[in-house]
Amino acid sequence: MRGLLVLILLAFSFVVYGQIINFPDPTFKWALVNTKCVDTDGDGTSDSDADINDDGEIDMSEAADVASFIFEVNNIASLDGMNNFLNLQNLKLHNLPFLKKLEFRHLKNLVHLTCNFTPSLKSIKLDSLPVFKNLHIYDSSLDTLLLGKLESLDSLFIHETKLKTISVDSLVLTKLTFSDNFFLKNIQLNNLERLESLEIRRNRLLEELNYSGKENLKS
Ligand SMILES: [Ca+2]
Ligand SMILES: [Ca+2]
Repeated sequence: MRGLLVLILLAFSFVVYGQIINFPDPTFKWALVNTKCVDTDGDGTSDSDADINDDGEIDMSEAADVASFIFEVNNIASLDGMNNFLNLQNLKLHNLPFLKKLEFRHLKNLVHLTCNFTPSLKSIKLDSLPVFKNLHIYDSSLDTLLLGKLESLDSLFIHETKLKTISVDSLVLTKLTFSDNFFLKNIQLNNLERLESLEIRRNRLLEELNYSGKENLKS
């Protein structure tokens, strides 16, 4: 009986690993299959596509091989399907004018997310990312930022968004920057016992800032 169970489990894991991932946005899939978007040696430049066996599809085993993605100057509108890249550590998005939202959860290895020049990006929702440390947003239309269970969040950089309120509640955060968010009226920073650096600049409409945490910050 136990042998049969092992066989069934082995067969199931083979099926899971051979499974082809569905990407609703054909531009995203095209980028994964045909463009250099994977940084295989971690030097900050992309050097390979994600379709290792060149069958025009991305399966779960190919997804498991990716640690770093860089997407630059691309018409991708949706990154739906990204939650299948379970070993992804770094994701850098640069100049994606049509990207509208990001929703990542249960990416247990994701550490860094950078979004530079994503002018249509309105919503970012991050939840249950146990080792996620660093969120960097520069120039977007962001008006919704939901930070769920991010127990390791260390650094937040938010520049030129349309956020009206920001609420951050994290015991481990050490660095926070909010600059040039021209719609920002309200900032709530709670339980920031380890915060070392807080930079709040040129948020012209800012009316309310509540902070609880360590005194004598660098700024
Ligand atoms: Ca590289
Ligand atoms: Ca493939």
